[in-house]
Amino acid sequence: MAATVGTLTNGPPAPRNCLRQRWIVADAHPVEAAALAKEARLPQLIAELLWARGITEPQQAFAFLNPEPAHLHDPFLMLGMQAAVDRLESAIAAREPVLLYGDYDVDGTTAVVLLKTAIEMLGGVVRFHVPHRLREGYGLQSSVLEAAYAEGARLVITVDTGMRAFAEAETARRLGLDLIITDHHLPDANDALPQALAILNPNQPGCAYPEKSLCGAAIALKLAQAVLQRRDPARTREKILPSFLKMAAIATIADAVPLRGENRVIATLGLRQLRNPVGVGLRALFAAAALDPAAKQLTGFDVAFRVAPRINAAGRMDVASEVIELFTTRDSARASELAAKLERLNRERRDTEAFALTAIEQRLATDAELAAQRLLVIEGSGWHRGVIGILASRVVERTAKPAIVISVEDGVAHGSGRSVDGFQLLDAIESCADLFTRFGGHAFAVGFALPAAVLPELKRRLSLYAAEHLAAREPERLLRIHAELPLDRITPVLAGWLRKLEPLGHGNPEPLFVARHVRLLAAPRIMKDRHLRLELAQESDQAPATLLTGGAIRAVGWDLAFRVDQLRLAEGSRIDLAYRIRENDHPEYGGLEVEIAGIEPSGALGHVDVLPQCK
Ligand SMILES: [Mn+2]
Repeated sequence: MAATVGTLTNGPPAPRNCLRQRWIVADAHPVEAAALAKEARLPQLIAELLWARGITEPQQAFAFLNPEPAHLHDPFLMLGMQAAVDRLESAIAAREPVLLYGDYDVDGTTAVVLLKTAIEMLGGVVRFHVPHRLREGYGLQSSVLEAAYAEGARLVITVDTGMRAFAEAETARRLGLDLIITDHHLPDANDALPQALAILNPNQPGCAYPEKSLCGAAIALKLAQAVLQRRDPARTREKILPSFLKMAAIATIADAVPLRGENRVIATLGLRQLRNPVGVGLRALFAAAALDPAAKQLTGFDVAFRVAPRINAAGRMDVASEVIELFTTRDSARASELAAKLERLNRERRDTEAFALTAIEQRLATDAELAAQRLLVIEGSGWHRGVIGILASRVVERTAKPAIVISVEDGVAHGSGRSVDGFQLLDAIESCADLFTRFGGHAFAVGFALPAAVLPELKRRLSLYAAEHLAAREPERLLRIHAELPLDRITPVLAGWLRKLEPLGHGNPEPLFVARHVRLLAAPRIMKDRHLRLELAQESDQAPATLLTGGAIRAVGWDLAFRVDQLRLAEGSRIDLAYRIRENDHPEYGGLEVEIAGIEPSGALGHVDVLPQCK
């Protein structure tokens, strides 16, 4: 009989773990990694993990593990930077109002904050516009350009948007408005560019800037850096840039660009600065989110899952422009008020999402025909359009199938889709291009709108497309395991080295390990009917665990309680374990422990066909 222990407070929200799993263990590079380990003075395991990230030279390893301001690239390497800086300087000198035009997400709003702060610091005059997600939608609007011109603006700078704004660029040209586009989105398929005074985008043809995957706010940062360093290079380097990196780091992490190269430098240095937030806006936001970066070091996960959703909530549920006010006000009462509003909007967003998700789960549980679809298309009326993208991600997490969630409102169907490894969702959508009034996206995420009356036809065609392009197989979750690590090799020193890989996230995943021949030292304990706690010891293939080497290690498995019955786990059972290393700061259970990602019977790894499934 499994015992139940008290509530654990530090668990992440667990996705359902009861899908089939496929474990893929990365190839080891013992010889190459050993050479790197020796030359760069690293533990072999760290060298293996770096090697797997494409870091094979000692200098690269050193730079990766020790990011510093000197690793930021010269902004003038970016095509168009000189022209952009010249024009912006003359606007500042003439105190001409500059219109900043952003996007409503974290990336767009923080980009506006960065440039607004920089221009005002230099004595310039700024107006800004962030479109309303529901009323205006994504992208540059000609009507806003016309209004800005009428109010005296002669220079518009877009941030995180504009790369395909051909018609709006034409409007600007006709009005006599100079347009500087700063954006990181890819140019259109023919590499055609809008007519503008300058375009800053490392992804445009002919741009030699070494880092191609900057987010929108990081490109805004480069423009700010360029114009500031022309005025006062020393002060920019020592004072201003470090402070600007905070906003750029939040956007870099939130916008899911790979945390490598210059992005890693921005994220690492920015997180460091965030430990000591001086601005009243950030302080108020952290307080509202119950984060205290002075007491506990802020991680990339804190930014991705606690800070960014609150900033995004504004654009999802209401008006994003208040985010800009939050981060630029000096009035702490006003900042607290705005942070409280973001908190309320984020709660609203979570409730809205939970409500729709329950409806979706019920439908999947009761509608066998729907649940059997290879590409899930699920529609509802009145689901908030700000959350359908998140809902689609949740459905993918739970089902491991590509999913599209559609909200029908006033006869118009708005859809958002997310995909899985190996299925190009945008291709599926493009095969129905004639049905949409609007669509776009990339391989793994799409958005579209169409008349609700056409929905049955869309579903029919997508189902045919899926039948042709998606194999009929049981959906499964891939566990990409980075390295073998027996449990008795987990030490505080190793944990310290692993911390040097942070910030973790896209492009720099948290290491997932496998340990084979692990023995349960006690009966499994089940918490809240769902979670699992194990006491484990590492055995070798030949010898039983002695407990003298390393001793017992605690393991927690979120949503993995169902494996106890499936595998008849009991004291003495031998298992293979996929896991991550955790530092638990619980007063009672503190210390290093492992978080289980998957359990298999010992020795079954590599030749099991029956993998975990829900009861
Ligand atoms: Mn962006």
